[in-house]
Amino acid sequence: AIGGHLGWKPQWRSVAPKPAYDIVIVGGGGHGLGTAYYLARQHGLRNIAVIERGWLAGGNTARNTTIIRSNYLFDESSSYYEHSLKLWENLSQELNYNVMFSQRGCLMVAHTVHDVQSFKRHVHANRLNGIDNEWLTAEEAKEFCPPLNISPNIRYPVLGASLQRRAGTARHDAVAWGFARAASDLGVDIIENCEVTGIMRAPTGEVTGINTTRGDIRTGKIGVSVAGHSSVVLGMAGIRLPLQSNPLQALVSEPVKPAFPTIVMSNTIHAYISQSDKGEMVIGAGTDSYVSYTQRGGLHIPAHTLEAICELFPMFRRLRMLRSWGGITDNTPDRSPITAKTSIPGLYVNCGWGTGGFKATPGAANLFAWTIARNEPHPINAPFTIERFRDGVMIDEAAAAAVAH
Ligand code: FAD
Ligand code: PYC
Repeated sequence: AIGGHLGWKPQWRSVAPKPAYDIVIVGGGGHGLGTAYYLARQHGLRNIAVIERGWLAGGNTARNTTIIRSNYLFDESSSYYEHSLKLWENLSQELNYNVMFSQRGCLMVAHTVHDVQSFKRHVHANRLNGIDNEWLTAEEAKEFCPPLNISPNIRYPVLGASLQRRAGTARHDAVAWGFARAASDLGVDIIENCEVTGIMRAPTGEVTGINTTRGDIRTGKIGVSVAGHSSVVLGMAGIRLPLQSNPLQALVSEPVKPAFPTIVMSNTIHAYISQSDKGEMVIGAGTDSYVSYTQRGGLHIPAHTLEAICELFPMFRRLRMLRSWGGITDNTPDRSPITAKTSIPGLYVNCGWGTGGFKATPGAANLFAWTIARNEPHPINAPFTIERFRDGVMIDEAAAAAVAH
């Protein structure tokens, strides 16, 4: 079979780094690649490099459970995530690349009176902002997702659920590859196997370039989009970010025929599940509680999650798990991201997406590109600064993050 695949055209140009660029994006995940694409496509900038220390999109872009939704509580967040969701709705056409965006809906299951009150608050807030979200009784939730066990006799009975019908999943690799191909076609250099090891600055403070394992590169603008390693890279410029890096684990089952029509999330019992187009059940857990940069975690976390999944969906009890992995998430105290200028002229950061940034890939990339190109934030990302933690204007989305931290 491999012989038959010879002669395939590479989807992006593989280049050696040039000595200088107008803009360097650090991190070749979906966010970094998307940022380079929008800088070129919407802002007409061309002399751009994306620097990736490993292989393209081998970080959290490759490791996430691909849940996409915009049902966050506060106006600031829902407008950011909704901006992203609207971009997802046209992304395959925009990139001429099938990102397999499947709007199959997302049920967030309530098991306690507190869950019910909190989810209803989200439904009302979203609807006031023109974002679809609705409340379902337990029976209506079962009608929407027949495998759901709504017996009153289970440990955490289902009391109802919120449903965002426009939510869905996408093919993670395709998103990165689509952005990479489109950016490369617009002249962006994508440089893999090149680790950024330092940030160079002038005596007057502004950035002048980066040190990398493949030599120094001069530039006046650096956009950092490195997810779990944001503290490490910003630390190279002496900036301390309000972030903790924790592993988050996921796992997939053996593939089965289409059996599961939607996405179900339950924060109370620490589990979420959907079925991939390959047929695998894609399952995720809460974060491991210790800080770490190893892309794996403790076995007790997926074990606990699988107990919850088997109780909520008894038909999966005999399903065998195929593989599990972890990714490093960059968590802020208010579980909202930072997409902003830093205190250093020419240095910009997009981070703090923690357990929930895949859904934001096109939106964050689009707004980060705006921020870098114009040296000022777009009104949508203006509240998502580093200074909000100093000034006490947090955007507390711990409940909407819907993953136990
Ligand atoms: P990445 O894809 O991690 O890209 C950052 C890149 O920076 C990496 O490729 C890395 O190698 C590179 N890098 C780091 N340091 C350097 C350096 N010094 N020099 C050069 N390059 C460097 N979000 C959702 O919305 N829905 C979900 O269902 C969901 N599920 C998740 C499940 C798991 C198990 C995990 C781990 C995360 C999940 N997330 C989810 C979160 C989501 O994956 C991330 O927020 C998002 O993918 C981040 O994208 P990114 O492009 O910023 O990061
Ligand atoms: O942000 O929707 C989310 C999510 C689901 C699983 C991990 N993160």
